[in-house]
Amino acid sequence: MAVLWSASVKTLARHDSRTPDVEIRMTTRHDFSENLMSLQSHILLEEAKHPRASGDFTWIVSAISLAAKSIANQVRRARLSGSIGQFGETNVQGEEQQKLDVIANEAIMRCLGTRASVAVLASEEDDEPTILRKGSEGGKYCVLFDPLDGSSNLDTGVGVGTIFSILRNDPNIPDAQTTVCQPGSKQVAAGYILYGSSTIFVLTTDSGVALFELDPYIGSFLLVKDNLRIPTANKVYSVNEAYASSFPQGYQNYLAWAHQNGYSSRYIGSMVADVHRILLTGGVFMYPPTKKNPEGKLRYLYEASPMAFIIERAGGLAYSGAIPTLEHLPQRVHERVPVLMGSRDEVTKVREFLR
Ligand code: AHM
Ligand code: MG
Repeated sequence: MAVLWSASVKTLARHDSRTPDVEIRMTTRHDFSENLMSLQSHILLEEAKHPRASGDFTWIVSAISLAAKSIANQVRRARLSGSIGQFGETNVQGEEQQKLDVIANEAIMRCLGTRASVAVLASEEDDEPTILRKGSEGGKYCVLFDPLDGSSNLDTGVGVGTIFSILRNDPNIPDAQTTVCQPGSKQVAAGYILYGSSTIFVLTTDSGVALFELDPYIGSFLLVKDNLRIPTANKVYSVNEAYASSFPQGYQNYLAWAHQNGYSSRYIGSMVADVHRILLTGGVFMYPPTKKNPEGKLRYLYEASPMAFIIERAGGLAYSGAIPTLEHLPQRVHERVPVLMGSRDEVTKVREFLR
């Protein structure tokens, strides 16, 4: 139902030395076409479309949003609270952990750990997935996440993010590694939170992609855009071009072609921030194989797969090598894949050079 806020007319007295007591009449009129909608209400409405839904999924997303608010708060105050810098340990993938990687991981673990329907949690920061409860004990879902993607950028204050993927737990598979190794097409939901100039929550379920922004004054994520669609084309590519000489020849040829054809380049080095811009304004994001990372750098289960799910649900395309990212069947929790995703026409163009 549309809400029309009545016109409010204020009369203010402005004191000015040259023209004392000038009266300014300010008229503000807000014509909202929709009520304010919180993330919580949005999910509850979605759930109501499924008469047999138990509410478990709503609890999980609300736990993620609670963790996101806590992480957003820590990221904003990181320098003041002394949490910038390395933690002093490396994760299972040999990467230096930042203090905030550990804090963010802890926040998500603590928020999701108490949710009765979560069977398995798998994080970029943990060697192995954590089994919380079996299928027979009510464990219906696996939640996979990168708690703080792009964290090596934290000391410069650029946008970083949390990425998550929700999969069904197969109660017949006792081992957690195998349970979570599902192709992206099986995701129940996926999303990311961007801690940038504002805190943005992008969620995709079976009914499209929705974008929420955190209103820090009321502590709620509010719906900004429902059914988000990625533009079909935009002459922008996002890639770490410094590695171009070690990309497979097809990518090098594409970049040479793009240079000649009016393309612009944007690269932050935080996947969430880079893909978010592509989602809103169009273009193509790539992390190709390199000599250093022949399989690509980005991890399938909690980076490539959820981001591909969002991009595809918004009408874009995502490939890992020759196959759609969502069709890839991972063999290991921390498996890496090449990433190519974005606007339909731009991804198609890159693929012409890769054949
Ligand atoms: P992280 O999860 O350890 O932060 O690494 C992933 C990040 C992505 O956000 C980003 O796309 C990529 O690493 C940047 O890598 P590079 O610095 O090689 O361009
Ligand atoms: Mg990451």
